[in-house]
Amino acid sequence: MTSSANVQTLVAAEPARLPAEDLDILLMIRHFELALLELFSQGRLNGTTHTCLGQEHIPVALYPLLSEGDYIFSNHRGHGHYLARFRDPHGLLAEIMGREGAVCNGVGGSQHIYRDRYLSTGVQGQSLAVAVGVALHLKRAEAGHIAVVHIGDGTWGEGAVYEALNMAQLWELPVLVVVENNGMAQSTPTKSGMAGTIEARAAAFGVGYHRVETPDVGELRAELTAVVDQVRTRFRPQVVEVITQRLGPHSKGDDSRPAEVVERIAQNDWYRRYRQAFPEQFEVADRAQRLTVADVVREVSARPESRWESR
Ligand SMILES: Cc1ncc(C[n+]2csc(CCOP(=O)(O)OP(=O)(O)O)c2C)c(N)n1
Repeated sequence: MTSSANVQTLVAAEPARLPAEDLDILLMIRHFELALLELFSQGRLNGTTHTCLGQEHIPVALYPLLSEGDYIFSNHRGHGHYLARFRDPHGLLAEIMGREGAVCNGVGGSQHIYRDRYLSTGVQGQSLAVAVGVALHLKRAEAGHIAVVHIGDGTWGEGAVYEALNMAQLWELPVLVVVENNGMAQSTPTKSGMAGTIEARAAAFGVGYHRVETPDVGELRAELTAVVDQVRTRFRPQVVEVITQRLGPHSKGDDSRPAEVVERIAQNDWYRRYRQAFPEQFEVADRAQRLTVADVVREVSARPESRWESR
């Protein structure tokens, strides 16, 4: 069991009212992730999954700043990234369940998705190296487009991250690294596994660094706007460390954190706080997204298995 002193928890400010579009996608992601955990507990899903419960606001804040020509490199905790980019819960659930209509014919599953300029990988650190290669192409042939990479704090334990940052800075490539620092790497608190800081690591390569500590979509988007612009127009790679919290287990039932820590995180969760702050707007939107996701689960579960036809 992890000691509670080692696990980061956040104290959030009062939430600000969100436009319907942002609230809807936040809630879609939340209900999608809860539905997955429920499906697992009923034995209706195989393999594994990592939900982004508690971290939904990050892609919701960032993606309106991106264009279709920008690449997104997601990681093992990527359902929110996919849903915020494509608003396609049917395709994603079909992929995870191996049903017809799956984004990658059901061979990628929860962690390995490829669609247009969106790729996810379960291999920690892999995506940053690939993103640097893609960003080199973008700079040479499609200037004005960027490569965004989502990694966790624990992924700074991978050497490929450092090799990639080195080249990104040396070649002045349009790479934005979004570090979703939830204070945990599987069952190890970051404080027990990382010497020094992410800021100092970025500085070692001369890469720009920003730290943001807000669960508020509008505030986070405002902070990210100038950073994205720097990457896009000035070819300056940037690291943004978003301090966040993982509400759920690492995967399904594997939570090593003390119950009081998880409870503290739940008390601070945006979902609970938003419900309290804006009950009328929340209840209508929440019910709509809950029903939408329930329909998706019903509809996709009834589909035949996806067939992989090699070409
Ligand atoms: C190269 C590699 N090593 C180990 C793993 C197993 N693994 C999956 S997630 C994870 C922890 C990741 O922590 P972090 O980067 O902080 O992301 P988080 O899970 O907190 O979102 C580990 C060790 C992996 N997927 N890839």
